Amino acid sequence: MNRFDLIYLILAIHLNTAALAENYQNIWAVRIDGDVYKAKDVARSNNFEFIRKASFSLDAFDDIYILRHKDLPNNHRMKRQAVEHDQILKNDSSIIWFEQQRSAIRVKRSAIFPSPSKSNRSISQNEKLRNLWDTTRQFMFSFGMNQNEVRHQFNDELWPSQWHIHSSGFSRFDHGITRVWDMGFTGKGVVVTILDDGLEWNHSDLHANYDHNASYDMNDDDPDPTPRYDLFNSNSHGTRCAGVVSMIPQNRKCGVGAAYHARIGGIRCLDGDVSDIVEANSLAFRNDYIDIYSASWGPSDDGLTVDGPKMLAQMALERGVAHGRKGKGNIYVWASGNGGSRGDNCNCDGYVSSIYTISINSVSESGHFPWYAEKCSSTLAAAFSSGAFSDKKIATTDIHNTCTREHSGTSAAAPLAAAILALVLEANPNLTWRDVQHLIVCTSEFSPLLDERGWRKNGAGFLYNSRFGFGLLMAQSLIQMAIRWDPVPEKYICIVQPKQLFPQEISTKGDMLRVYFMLEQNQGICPIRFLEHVQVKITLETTRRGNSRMFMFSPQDTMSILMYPRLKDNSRQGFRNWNLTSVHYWGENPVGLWRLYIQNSQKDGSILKLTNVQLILHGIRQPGGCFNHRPFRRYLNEDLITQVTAPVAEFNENSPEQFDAFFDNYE
Ligand SMILES: *[C@@H]1O[C@H](CO)[C@@H](O)[C@H](O)[C@H]1NC(C)=O
Ligand SMILES: *[C@@H]1O[C@H](CO)[C@@H](O)[C@H](O)[C@H]1NC(C)=O
Ligand SMILES: *[C@@H]1O[C@H](CO)[C@@H](O)[C@H](O)[C@H]1NC(C)=O
Ligand SMILES: *[C@@H]1O[C@H](CO)[C@@H](O)[C@H](O)[C@H]1NC(C)=O
Ligand SMILES: *[C@@H]1O[C@H](CO)[C@@H](O)[C@H](O)[C@H]1NC(C)=O
Ligand SMILES: *[C@@H]1O[C@H](CO)[C@@H](O)[C@H](O)[C@H]1NC(C)=O
Ligand SMILES: [Ca+2]
Ligand SMILES: [Ca+2]
Ligand SMILES: [Ca+2]
Ligand SMILES: [Ca+2]
Repeated sequence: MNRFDLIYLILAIHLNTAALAENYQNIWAVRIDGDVYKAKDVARSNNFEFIRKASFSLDAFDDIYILRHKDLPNNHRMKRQAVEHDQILKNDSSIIWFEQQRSAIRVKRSAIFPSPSKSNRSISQNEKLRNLWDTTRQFMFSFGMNQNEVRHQFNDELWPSQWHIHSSGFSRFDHGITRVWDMGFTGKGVVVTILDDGLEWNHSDLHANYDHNASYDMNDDDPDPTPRYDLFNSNSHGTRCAGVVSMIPQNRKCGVGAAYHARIGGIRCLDGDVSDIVEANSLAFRNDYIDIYSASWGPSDDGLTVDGPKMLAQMALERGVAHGRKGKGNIYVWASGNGGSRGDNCNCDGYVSSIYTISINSVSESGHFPWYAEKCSSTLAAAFSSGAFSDKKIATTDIHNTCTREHSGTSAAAPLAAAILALVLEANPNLTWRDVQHLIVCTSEFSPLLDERGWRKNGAGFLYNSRFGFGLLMAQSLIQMAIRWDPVPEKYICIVQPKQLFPQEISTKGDMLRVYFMLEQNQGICPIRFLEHVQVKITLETTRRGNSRMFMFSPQDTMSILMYPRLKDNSRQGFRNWNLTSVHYWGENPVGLWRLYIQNSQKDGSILKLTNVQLILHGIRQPGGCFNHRPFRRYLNEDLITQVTAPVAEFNENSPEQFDAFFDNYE
C-alpha cells in the first residue's frame, strides 16, 4: 500500500464514523435573560429567526427559546458545529447560555439477536450454588412465599405465558406481584408514562387504562402519540413496553399488566430527531401529573460510546426530582442497556448512571445474567426479562391491536420495574424519589440470583453486585416496608478534593494512578453519616479510552468497579467531567480514606492522563428509611450470605502482575 492509499483509507474510516456521528441541526436552544419580546429582539439583532419557546409544558424552562440562524435553511443538517454562529451569540450579553441542537443516536433496548457463544450460560455455572438455591427455595416455601397461582386464573390468552408475574414454568422465583394484588394494590391512582416511539392507545388491551393527559407526541408536536406505521413495524416498541405495565385483565385479550389499574400514557419522542430539546420536553412533560416515567432506550450500546443527557435533559431530570409529583419528585425508571455482548459498561451511559434514574438490569427466567446485559456500579436492581434461547421472553401488547410473546432485553425489565413501583406508590403516595431508591436497596434480594458470581457485602451490610445492583425487585417486601416507611431525611452533598496534584500520567500495563481522598471526622466539613450515591467526577485524557479500569475502596474497604475496560473503545476523547456513579457504598459512613485506582489494562503504549477528579458524596446525616435499626438489612436467607460472598485475595497495590488474576477472581 502506498502512502496515498493509506491516507485514503484513513479518510474513508473517518467518513464512516462521521456518518454515524450526531448531526447538527440549524436550531439553537438559547437561554435569555428576559421574556418572549426580549427573545425576539435578541433574535432579530443577531440575524436569527425566533421559532418558539423551548418548552411544551407550561412552566418548564421558562427562559429558554428556540432560534434558527437565517443563513441556514429549514431542516438544514451539518456534520460540524456552526462555530461562527456560536461566536455571534457569545457576543450578546443578554444571552446566558446557548447550545446548537443535534440529533442524538438513541437506541431502543430490545435484545433481538441472541449471541450463540453465550447462549449456554443458562446451564448453571456452579452446581454448588444451585444446591444452595434449592435450600432458599425450600425456606421460601416454608414461609408460604412461593405459592403458585391458584386464585389468579385470568382468561387472557397470554396469561399462561406471563411467567414474569406468576412464575409457572422454569422460573424458580418471582417478584411477588400476585401477592401484592392480593393485598389490594393494582396501581390505582398512579400514572405511568412510557417515553418511546409512540403508543397505540386505541389497542383494545390498553385503551381503558390510557390517559390522554399523560401523553404527547414530541416528534410531530401534537397530543396524539399513536406510532407511525411502516412495513417493518419498527415503531412497536413503546406499545410493547406499555402493555407490561397496564394491560387490561380478564378481557380475553393479550395479557395482564403488572399494575393493571395504573393509568398509562405515552410520549412519542424516538421517531424523529432526538435533540436535547425533545428529550428535555419529554422528561419534563406534565411532571405534576405523571408519577413514573419509563425509558427503555439511550445512547448506542456499541461498546465505544460515552454519552448522556445534555444541558436541557439534565435540567429536566433535576426539575423532575425537585418539583415533580408536587415536590416529592418523579420516578424515572431506566433500562440499563443491552451492550453486554459488545463489552459495553452501563456507566458509559449518562442516563443510566444519573443519580436521578432508577436503572434496572434484566434477569432471565432461569435466574441468570443475560447475554446482552451490561455490568456497572450504578445499576440499582433487576427485573425479569428475556435471556438465553431456551428462556422465555415477555408477553405483552403489540401494534395493530395484536399481542406478542417476544418482548425482550432491558426494554422489558424497565417497564416491569415501573409497574412494581406503581404498586408501591399506590401503597404509599407520600414517598419521595429518594424514598423509592432507599426502599429498593432495603428490600431487593440476592438469593434468587445465586447462580451468578460477584456478590459482595458492603460496610453497611447490603449485598451488591455489578450485574444486578442490590438484587431482584421484591414487590411484596417493597410494599410491606413502604406502608410503614420512615421518610428519608434531607439530603446533603459533599465534594471532596483529592490529596494529590495534577496532572498525573501513566502508560504501561498494570501501572496505576492512585488518588486518595480524605474525609475528616469533623462534622462541619461534611455532615453525611449514611451514604446514598457516590460519584467520581473525572477528566481523564487517554490515547485509548477503552483501556482504563477504575475502581475505588471506601474507608470500610468496600470495592466498587467504576469502569471496566471496554475492548472496542479506541476513542482518543477520554472522559470529560464524566460522573462515574456507584450505589455500592449505600448506607456506609463516609468518614476516612477513599482510595481510587485508575489502571491501564493493556500493554499497547497507550497513555492515560488524569487532569481533574473529585469525589462527590450524596447522603444523609440522621438515620431514616431502614437505617433506624441495626442491622439495616435482614435477608430472606441469611445463611447463604457467607457462601455467596466467598473471600477474595487481598488487593495489593504494589504487585501489578497480580491485578488480572485479582479481577478475574473478584467477579
Ligand atoms: C463581538 O464583539 C466584538 C467587540 O464588541 C467585535 O469586535 C466582534 O467583531 C464581534 N464578533 C462577532 C462575531 O460579531
Ligand atoms: C451448548 O451446550 C450444548 C450441550 O451442552 C453443546 O452441545 C453445544 O455445543 C453448546 N453450544 C455452544 C455454543 O457452546
Ligand atoms: C386504532 O386507530 C387506528 C388509526 O386511527 C385504526 O386504523 C385502528 O383500526 C384503530 N384500532 C382499534 C382497535 O380501534
Ligand atoms: C384530563 O384533562 C382534562 C382537561 O384538563 C380534564 O377535564 C380531565 O378530567 C383530565 N383527565 C384525567 C383522567 O385526569
Ligand atoms: C401520607 O401523608 C398523609 C399526610 O401527611 C398521611 O395522613 C398518610 O397517613 C400518609 N400515608 C402513608 C401511607 O404514610
Ligand atoms: C455530575 O454530578 C454532579 C453532582 O451530582 C451534578 O451536579 C452534575 O450535574 C453531574 N453532571 C452530569 C453531566 O450529569
Ligand atoms: Ca401524532
Ligand atoms: Ca388483557
Ligand atoms: Ca450501554
Ligand atoms: Ca441511575
